[in-house]
Formats: sequence, structure tokens, C-alpha cells
Amino acid sequence: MSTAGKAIKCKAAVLWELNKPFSIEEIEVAPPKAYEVRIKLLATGICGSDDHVFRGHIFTPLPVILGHEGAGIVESIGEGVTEVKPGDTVIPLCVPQCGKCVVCKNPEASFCMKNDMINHRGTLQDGTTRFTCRGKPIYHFFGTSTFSEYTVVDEISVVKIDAAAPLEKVCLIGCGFPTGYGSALNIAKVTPGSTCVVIGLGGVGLSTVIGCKAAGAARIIGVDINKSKFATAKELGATECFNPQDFKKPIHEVLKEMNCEVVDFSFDAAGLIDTVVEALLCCHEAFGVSVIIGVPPRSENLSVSPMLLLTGRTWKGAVLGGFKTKDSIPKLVTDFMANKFPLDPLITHVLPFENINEGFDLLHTGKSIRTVMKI
Ligand code: PAD
Ligand code: ZN
Ligand code: ZN
Repeated sequence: MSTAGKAIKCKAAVLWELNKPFSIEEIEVAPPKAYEVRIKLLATGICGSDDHVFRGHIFTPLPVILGHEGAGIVESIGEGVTEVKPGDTVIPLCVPQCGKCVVCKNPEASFCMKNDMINHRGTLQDGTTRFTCRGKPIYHFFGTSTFSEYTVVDEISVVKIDAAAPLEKVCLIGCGFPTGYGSALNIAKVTPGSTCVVIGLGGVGLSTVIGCKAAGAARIIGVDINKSKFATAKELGATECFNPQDFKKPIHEVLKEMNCEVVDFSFDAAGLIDTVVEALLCCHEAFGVSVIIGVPPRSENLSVSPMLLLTGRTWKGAVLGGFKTKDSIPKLVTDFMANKFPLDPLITHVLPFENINEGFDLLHTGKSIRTVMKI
């Protein structure tokens, strides 16, 4: 029986309060309005940014259905939708590509003005939500909300991918993988033979390591306070790794001791103010490039001497590795299927969707890199 045009009752993980377990609830998902798409989700990763919301480090209105690293099948489409049709295999886009704004028209930029990451309205583009639970509206997150059996997204926030792709793997191409990989290739533009430092070796930092290696870096130094990440970092291309807690000196001084005077490219993928500054200090004062990837707590600001940049460093940041999402995500899926980069080492746990709280516990205790939930 077709569900098109009708509200769908299904399960979703609702976050009612910060730092409280997700509650698996029956929700109602309204049909897509014009230029919207309803998706049956089949897999979703848990990203560090979902956890930032959970902990209150990123503000978004509550109650909310989080999740932005998913993949699924189009169930139905609203009026006027032309880019996808029911039955298409898709990835929801946490950064849309509207194709019309000043950013989308700029070949060098990617953070579409229609994003919901800066103002966090928690709605679709028309300012309303398609989710209700216990009679209350539930907010969307980053225009995607993948911790649900069904979601509704704007047409600008979804792209068709190869139907043969394994969704429980390529869901990572919705956020964590392109974020790290693109930060190395598109933003830092890592050069062959260079030295790179990656601080934070979660799913994003390890994807940065993959990008540095793909670009031909000669030395890739991984830094993390959790040593259990080092084996995977080395498998993916890190030439050496260290734990800053094993030293009394700050990271940039430890690097000098390691005979690493010249760092061409440095990345913060830990998401703390201190590590952002350490990453900047690591790179060479005259030509180093440092990229901010991690999202530090919203209440904290940076304070650094302008001299650090005056000498010639370049300091950059990027969302989703600078990829224009509609253009690039299907290509990344094709590249994964052609074995151009691995995703398997990033996926340490696969859980049923109902076990979402266990997935967050694994992240909090540092036991997982990426947990993928089958929905
Ligand atoms: P994660 O929690 O899996 O990884 C973070 C890693 O940093 C862990 O391995 C920690 O052990 C490590 N870490 C923590 N503190 C320190 C420290 N003081 N020194 C060194 N390492 C430390 O998260 P993730 O990999 O999913 O995400 C990483 C960050 O990137 C996080 O802040 C997230 O919000 C951000 C992100 N940004 C974008 C973007 O578009 N810019 C996209 C996705 C995620
Ligand atoms: Zn746009
Ligand atoms: Zn993410």
C-alpha cells in the first residue's frame, strides 16, 4: 500500500533534553510539501557534531531528531521535485547546494547560504517542521535528521547516489569522511613530499589522514590523547603518532623534539580551543597552512597574537571539507566503490538503531571511531 501523501508513523530517536539518553519514540512524519523529499533511512553514522549538540556545545532547538550522516531510499516527493524520484538511493546533505546563492555560484566556495548550521532554526527551508511526537512538533537538525526511520528534507538537501552502494558504509560520505578528506585535499591543498600534523584521530581526523596520504604527504603525524586510535591511524597512512599527555611540553614543542622543525600543513580535528591554537602553532611560521575542522564549544573564543599570522602562516577553516555537496558526494561514492579510499577501518561498531544510547556511550568512552546504526 502506498504511503505517499499520508503521514507515516515510525520510530525515531528523540532528544528531549541535553545530556539525557535519546528516547526511541513513535513519531509522525508528515508528507513532503513542494520541493521536499521524504526518505526511508537505512543507515546512519554517529558524528562528533551530533555529540556536540547532545552535550550542549552546539545550540539547536529541542526537542530534536539529530543525525546528519545517513543514507536511504526516497519514499515520496513533493510537488515540483525533479532531481530525485521514489525508489532512488540517496544521501541527505547536511550542507545543501541550492545552486542559486552567492556561495553556490562561486566555484571556490561551498557553504551554501541555505544551510541550517549557523542559525540553527531546526526547520526545513519553509520555517516549519514535518515531525510530531506526543502531539508536539519536533525540530530538524542540519536539514537532515537521520536518527529516524523516515525523514523529510528539502530537495536542495538530498542527492542521488549509485543504487549498488553499501549504505551502511557510504553513509559516512554524508559528513565525516568528506570533512576530513576534503580538508586535506581542497582546503589545505596538501602537496607531495610535505609534512602534515593531524590533531584528533576520530572519524574526521582519520579521514584527514587518508586525504594527506592521497595527496602524497611524506610525513603524517597523528596526535590524540587516546592511544587506541593509533593503530588505525597508521594503517591509514600516519607515519607516527603520539599522545600529548605523555609530555610536559605543548604539542608544537614536542614536534621539534621529534626532529620535526618544518610542518607544512596542520589540522585540528579534536574540536577544542586549545587544540585549534596548538595546530596553528605547529605549522611553519613563514609558509605553514593550518585548517580548523573541529567545532569548539560555542561559548569559547580564540585569543592569539596577530604575529602568528603576520609572519606568513595561513589559517583556514571549512565545513564538509569544502566540497560542493550535490556535485561531489555522488562522485565520492563512486570513488569508494572503485576502491580509491577505504571506509571500513573507520567503522568500528555496527548497531541496531534502537541501541543509539550504546552508540553514544562508545563515543564518550573513546571505544569507537564511527558507530553505524542500521535502521
Ligand atoms: P570524535 O569525537 O570521534 O573524535 C575526536 C578525537 O579527538 C578523539 O579521538 C579524541 O580522543 C581526540 N581528542 C580529544 N581531546 C583531544 C586533545 N586534547 N588532544 C588531542 N586529541 C584529542 O569526533 P569526530 O572525528 O566525529 O569529529 C571531530 C571534530 O570535527 C568534532 O569537533 C566535530 O564536531 C567536528 C566536525 N566538523 C565538521 C566540519 O564540517 N567542519 C564535520 C564533522 C565533524
Ligand atoms: Zn546555495
Ligand atoms: Zn558530522
